[in-house]
Amino acid sequence: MPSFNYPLPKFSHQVQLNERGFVVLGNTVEKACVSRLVDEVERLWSLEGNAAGAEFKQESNTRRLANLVDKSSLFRDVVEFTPVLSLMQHVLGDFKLSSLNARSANPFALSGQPLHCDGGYLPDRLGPLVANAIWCLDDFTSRNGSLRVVPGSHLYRQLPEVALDDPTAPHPDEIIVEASAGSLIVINAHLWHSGMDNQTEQPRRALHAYYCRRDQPQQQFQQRMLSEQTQAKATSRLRHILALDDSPLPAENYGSNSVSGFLD
Ligand SMILES: O=C(O)CCC(=O)C(=O)O
Repeated sequence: MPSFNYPLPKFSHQVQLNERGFVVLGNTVEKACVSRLVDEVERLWSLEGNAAGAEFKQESNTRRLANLVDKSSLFRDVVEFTPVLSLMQHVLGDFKLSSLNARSANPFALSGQPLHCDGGYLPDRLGPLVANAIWCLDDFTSRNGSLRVVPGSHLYRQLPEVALDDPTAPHPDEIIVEASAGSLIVINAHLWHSGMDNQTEQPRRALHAYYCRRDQPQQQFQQRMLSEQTQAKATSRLRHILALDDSPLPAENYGSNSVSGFLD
């Protein structure tokens, strides 16, 4: 089994992830690539209709897609994007993909979520279990359903639904992350965060490239969810990222297609 090492991320990015629990890589993805990704998610939303997102979960006032690695080579490039892999290695050590999903906050919609940690997980004695790279396919603004985060909350070792009377309410320490299309927002996914209401007439679309520590179950068990054709085409580096040659963990082996948990 080959092992892969990715270049070290910038020191300032490491510090932001360690201390604040997130970092924004502004204008990182080329415009042409963002536009191809937008076309592809829109094509899939049209094709899948009411079933869109059902392999994992559907959410009111949003459109979601799941299991994207199986659906286009463009998405296989997304999960292999080296600047993200470097940051994942920094947060998680040895890691694998947990899932690749899309989420669009509908125009003029109550798409806001409660503050949460992805999967409802707290870190364990070895450290963080999960991290997420949010690919901004549209500008994230203060009004269109951007992401709110509570900086430093990845270190609280408490879930917001336990610590707060009302995790849907504004938090005194929250900030709204604004970023242009083509930016990546990378979070330690134990950070308290949530999508917000979209008060504009345009959708706010994003990809969630969600990774977990290698000893943790994938949210979407790639060995079961990817077609034989997709698996056959994967390079050895991609096979490693998707954990296609690992022995399944008990939760992956006996679970359903997806590990349940609160939001991704
Ligand atoms: O799409 C977003 O801005 C964040 C969504 C989120 O945190 C989730 O669905 O778990």
